[in-house]
Amino acid sequence: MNAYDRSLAGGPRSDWTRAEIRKIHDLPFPELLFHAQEIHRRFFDPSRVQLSTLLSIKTGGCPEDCAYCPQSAHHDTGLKATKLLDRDAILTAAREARDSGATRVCMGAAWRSPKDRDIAELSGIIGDVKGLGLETCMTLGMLTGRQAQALKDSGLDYYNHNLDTSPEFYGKVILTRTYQERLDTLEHVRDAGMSVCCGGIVGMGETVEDRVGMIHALATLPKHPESVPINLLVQVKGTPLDAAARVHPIDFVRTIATSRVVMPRSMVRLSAGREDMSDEMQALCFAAGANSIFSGERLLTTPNPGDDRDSALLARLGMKTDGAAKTL
Ligand code: SAM
Ligand code: DTB
Ligand code: SF4
Repeated sequence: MNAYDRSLAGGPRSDWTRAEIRKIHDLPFPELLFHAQEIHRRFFDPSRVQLSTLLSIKTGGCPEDCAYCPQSAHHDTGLKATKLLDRDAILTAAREARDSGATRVCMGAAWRSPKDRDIAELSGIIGDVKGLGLETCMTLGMLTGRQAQALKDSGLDYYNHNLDTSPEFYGKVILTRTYQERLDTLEHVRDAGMSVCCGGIVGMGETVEDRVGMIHALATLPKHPESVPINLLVQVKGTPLDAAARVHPIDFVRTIATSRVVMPRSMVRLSAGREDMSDEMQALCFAAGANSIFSGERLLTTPNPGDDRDSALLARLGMKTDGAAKTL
């Protein structure tokens, strides 16, 4: 039985080897796309895409040194740091996202980790946003087991915490937080019973083997993340990765397709970087098994295509959103 058949036969596998994943990644492109499409159809409606909207609830001034990130206080990107937004401002933005078709709001904070009093404040906010009929996701940095449990008890559905790249390349990108610390937070989120959103970034100067290593790290977590965001680096002036070598679009699509094949039941989110992608590239990503995007004009701090361009693209492709309120 080949690696791909084993993936389907026994349900999602967590014992992938890097060599198996590399082999899938390097298949002739039409073969790779075929496998990805076959698997995608087995578990999802390939004409549907889920929309999440990002909301930066605490922007900039972050003590971490992530080389890609405009919000790190280590880089001079000209971004103005803010305090945690108040409850009303968050609720208003969440309502707008819902009315534009989003089914989930992902609230991001530029923290290394939240303080316990932040968690108390956020508990009420989670209840408010859920009250709008939205799923909730937060990305706040590292969590202790108790903090993860408190967020779960407040009703938080998803927690986003990325591995970002392969264990080998990681040290070239971030020095203030270890890979193991990321794995520990992911374990706390799982143990608390929340759904996990975990992925990474392509386009930071990593090798193909690093991309395979990242997918391997994700696919060998004790349980596959329910949601796997694949970001194309948004190059921001003032960050050390401002001029990183650009990734060929086909190579990016390979990362999406490989993720789809090895994590068949996960939502694969075409995340940051869509602003710079052609319609054709995004269409290939959907054909390769991506089934979720961030909607709206802004990611956390950088531009995103916005509803007009997205609705035109999805209409051209004959694809539908799962938006409860309105179809984009
Ligand atoms: N501060 C929290 C943390 O890092 O754990 C949460 C927010 S952080 C902005 C969430 C993720 O956004 C990062 O892990 C990274 O994958 C992604 N990201 C940040 N800057 C990016 C960029 N310039 N291009 C693409 N993805 C980026
Ligand atoms: C993820 O993987 N991508 C999103 C979300 N999780 C939090 C963030 C992308 C941020 C892109 C840079 C910015 O807008 O600041
Ligand atoms: Fe801070 Fe998160 Fe940006 Fe890293 S990615 S600098 S932790 S906001």
